[in-house]
Amino acid sequence: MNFPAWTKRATSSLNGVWQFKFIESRDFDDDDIAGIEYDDLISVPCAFDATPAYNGKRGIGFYRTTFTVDSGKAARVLFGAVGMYCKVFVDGAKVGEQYAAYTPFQCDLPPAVKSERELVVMVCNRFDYERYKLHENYFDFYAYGGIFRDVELQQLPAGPLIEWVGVDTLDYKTGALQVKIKSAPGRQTLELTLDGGDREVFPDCKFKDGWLTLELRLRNFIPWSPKHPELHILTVANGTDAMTVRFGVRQVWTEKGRIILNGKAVKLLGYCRHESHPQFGPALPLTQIISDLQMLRDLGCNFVRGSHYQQDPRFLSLCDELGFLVFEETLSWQAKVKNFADPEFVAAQLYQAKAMIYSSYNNPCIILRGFLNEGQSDVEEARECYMALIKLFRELDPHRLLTYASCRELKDLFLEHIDVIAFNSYPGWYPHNPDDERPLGEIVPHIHYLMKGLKERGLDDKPYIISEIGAGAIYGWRDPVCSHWSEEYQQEYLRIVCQEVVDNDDIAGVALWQFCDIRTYRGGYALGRPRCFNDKGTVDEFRRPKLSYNTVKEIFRKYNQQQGSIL
Ligand code: ADA
Repeated sequence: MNFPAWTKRATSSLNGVWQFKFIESRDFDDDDIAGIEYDDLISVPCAFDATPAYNGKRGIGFYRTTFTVDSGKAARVLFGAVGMYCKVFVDGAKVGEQYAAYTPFQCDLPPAVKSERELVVMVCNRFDYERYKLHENYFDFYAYGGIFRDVELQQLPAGPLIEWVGVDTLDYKTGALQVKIKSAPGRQTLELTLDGGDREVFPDCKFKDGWLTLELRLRNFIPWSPKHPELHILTVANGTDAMTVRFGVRQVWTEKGRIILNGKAVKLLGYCRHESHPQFGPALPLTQIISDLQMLRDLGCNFVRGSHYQQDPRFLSLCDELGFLVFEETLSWQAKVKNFADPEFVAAQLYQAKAMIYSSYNNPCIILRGFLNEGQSDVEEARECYMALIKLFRELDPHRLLTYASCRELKDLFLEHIDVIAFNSYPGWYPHNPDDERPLGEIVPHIHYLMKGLKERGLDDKPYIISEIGAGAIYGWRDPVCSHWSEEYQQEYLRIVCQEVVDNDDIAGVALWQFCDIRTYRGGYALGRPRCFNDKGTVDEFRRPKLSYNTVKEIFRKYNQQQGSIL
């Protein structure tokens, strides 16, 4: 079963083969879809511009399929993610639109007499800042187009729907839980069932503005941790509808510069990972997601930073099951004053943050939430946007740690407001002194300089993680003089970084940049990106290990052994 699940709704997957038409020059404002002549087939999900026929093209892809709903019944179509932005039409009428590439959304369909319905999705992958604020063409990862993630159809029961259920651990020792439920305003009798057994009835519950909070206690459990990733399920039913979610019992907090999971300090050892593959773009097949996690486990990692957008729910589910700790963040890359001054940009950031929080609320693997990767956080103009996001995360997801990956290091203005300091730094790669032919000596002093600066600023009570650090290496490029871009240089680089991280008790973790090589921009921005790839992967884009693989593995695994494995 996939989670969440609505067991009283007739649900079917709309994944599969759809009709397709690509039109390069079509105006996105033109909603006249009746005359589209579909001349191709495409699979859903996929990134159309990662397929040979449409590789690298930018324009509009029209997707068409049909489905059936019982006559007179309301229905809902749930989209996992569509990039870069889209409009959705049912029987020729627009029922929704979305301008956030990695954010799930749903379209409600009013009941109709006819049962066979037509669904058309108009998907645009053209950069257009006026229309779409979240992805600009200088971002260091390719902006793909397509229906990237699953599409599901639900026939809705008549009566109040259970729209959302969120489970928080109040006490990981006793199993005390808080359950937040969203449904229709008014009074309802609810039945809550834990792990398919223990049932409790809550009569006459009042949903204030559609929201209700209840308390429950789980009796037989082991707290969720990387070593014991034990999961539980909760079903909330109200007679007409029922929603089942999966969760783990765990608490995370910080203490004296450490990240504490269920009372024990944990050091995060892992990678930043893009959902990316040359053949699939961001629409990875399950096999690929699993094999990435197998490699990360083989490398001795307990941590993944899902850079730089909301993650595929299948990936998060697997992390829950395998016991990975995750840093999940919203889509953004080096936002600037121009963006912060734009109310539509800020609104788009808040919109996707809210959606991310609700959709992965019950994944115990996520211990860190983030936003605005490498935003211009050293200028006052950024304050309003940063503070609005911080407020939103604090209100909606207070049981997780809050951070953002900053490249402004000690000049950053907002570090006081978050729980974990996360710096992206590349000493020894983007060298401070270009005259130095082998600037590996810069790495450790720079890390120490940052930590000293944090102490001087009174921030050393907050855990410090290195949220990015790394060096480019072109797969197969071996060089006896260990130059930049060689596998040897990356190997030495990561050896120094990993050794420092495991030896230094005051570093709470590292997310090495990055797990695999990824396709990035084309054109002029790519001059520092040989092959138009970001080559800092420890494995290449086809997951072939570079020399650094075994080096990282040796250091991480040795640390895990010394610690008696993870937790
Ligand atoms: C940044 C950014 C990454 C990547 C990296 C690099 O820190 O957050 O997305 O671009 O730099 O490779 O330089």
